[in-house]
Amino acid sequence: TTITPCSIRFSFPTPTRSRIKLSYGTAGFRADASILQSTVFRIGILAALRSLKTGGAVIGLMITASHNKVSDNGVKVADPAGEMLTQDWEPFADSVANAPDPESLIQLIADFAKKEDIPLNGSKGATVLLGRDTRPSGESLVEAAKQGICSVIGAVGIDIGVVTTPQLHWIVRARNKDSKPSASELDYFDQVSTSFRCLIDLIPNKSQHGIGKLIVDCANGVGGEKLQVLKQKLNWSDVEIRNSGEQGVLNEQVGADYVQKDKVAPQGFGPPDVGVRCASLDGDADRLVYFTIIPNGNNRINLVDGDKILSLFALFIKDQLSILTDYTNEYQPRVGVVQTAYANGASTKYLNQLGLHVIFTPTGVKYLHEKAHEFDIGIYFEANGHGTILFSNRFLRWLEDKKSTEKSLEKQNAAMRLWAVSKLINQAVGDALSGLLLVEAILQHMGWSVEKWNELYHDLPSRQLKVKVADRTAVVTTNAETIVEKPPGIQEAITALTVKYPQGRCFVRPSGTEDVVRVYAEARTQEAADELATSVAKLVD
Ligand code: 16G
Ligand code: ZN
Repeated sequence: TTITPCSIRFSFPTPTRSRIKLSYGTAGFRADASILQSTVFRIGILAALRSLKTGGAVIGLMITASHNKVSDNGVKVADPAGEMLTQDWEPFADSVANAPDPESLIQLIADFAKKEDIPLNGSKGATVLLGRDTRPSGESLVEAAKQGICSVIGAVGIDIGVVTTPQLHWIVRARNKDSKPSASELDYFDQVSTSFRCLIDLIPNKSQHGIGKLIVDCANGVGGEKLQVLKQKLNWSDVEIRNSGEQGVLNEQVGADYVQKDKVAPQGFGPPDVGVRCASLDGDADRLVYFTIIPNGNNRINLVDGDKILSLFALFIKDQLSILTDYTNEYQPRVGVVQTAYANGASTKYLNQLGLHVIFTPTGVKYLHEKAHEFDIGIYFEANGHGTILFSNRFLRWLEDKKSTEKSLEKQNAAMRLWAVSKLINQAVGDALSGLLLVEAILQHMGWSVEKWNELYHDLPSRQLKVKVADRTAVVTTNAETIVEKPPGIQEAITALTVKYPQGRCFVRPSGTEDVVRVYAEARTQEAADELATSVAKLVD
């Protein structure tokens, strides 16, 4: 099982492996950028192998650490449909990243290639598309990835430069799935802006006055320059782009993660912005939250989180579907909503009241995305603002037919709207930019202010804490992370504390991205939520 020198060729010296053990985790490898050179080189090899395994499909490799601090970086791989790398390959990713020396790395690859029947004889080509966020370490990490890719004979790496994570996933998907082998960022901007305009054109009674200005905090990341492109393309004067990276530091007191977790306004926002609709992207623009600033509130905000974006989307989709179908239709599209345990209990109650089917999965996009695929229309969001809407092929075919054969103009329009949503919203991963445009289109359609939207339901007060532990893997959960299985006795203790509080709910889970155990609690009052979280934190400490 040795590899012939013509299939893998290292341009020695290969970057030396760092001593820190890395794990692919929920969002690829992430660490201080200075130790990632060898990891990224090796994941370059993995991506090339993945392309070979999938019959030469284009595979994506993104260099980003999302909302982490600027000195961190990371790498993750996108599969042919633009989705996260298949979970079957994660253990291989772990062993590749942690192989102690080039010889054992070669051996690992050889064994894996044999097991997976990957044609390593150089007869097939492999393509990997490389993208990166604005981190200064990105450029040299892309080079490392290219070297990894090139050491697999017949594999090419195509560098598409600085893009948002969702753009890379979108382009990968378009090149494979939509048979557009030359799909680029320009096509992304075209499709997103065309479908947004279509939704706006379909708004009834457009004489309605606008919904006012929007200010977007871009986390000093890649989202700023990309939103600028959309703003120009759409001739959209009502949007102001802030924190686009000219001055501030990436993710430092800015961005969707900061705003959502700390529930405060980002840097650069203040009293003059009271009453204005504000939004926040994260560092690689795959998360989106909205907020308004509380007058005299000491920087505190009314947060409009992923759950509420989900609720807005679900409501709109349901409305359009009910225009299109009734119970006499033989085909009833199945709509499913996917949340995690972090979803505010009030949102789940609201979605249930809308008559929607709500399902829970563990935290991590890969789980939600997979679940959403089981429906004709699968809507998923994490409270942190990552989510999208997936449409089945069957549904899209049905819609296409409706668009052209429906006699009633009202129904035709509803079909066109849903069609436009399917083109606007990213089918590969959650995408802050396309999500933002969909929110804006729906608010305009409804003629709603952000306050009106926020009134859909009232969040239950909640508290999140993290507890540093020696070994987070000691905590094992089940039931979409709502129940602790190990260590024994913990769950009983959590339940005993939780029942003391009206509308109390609490869970703990090991983080997938940090060495901590996370605690989430909600209850009828903020004091109760705080108290519950604090007392449960003591249990795991
Ligand atoms: C990653 C995940 C996100 C999840 C978060 C949880 C992706 C692309 N991102 O950012 O979905 O909410 O991790 O982090 O999968 P935690 O495990 O540290 O709480
Ligand atoms: Zn992100």
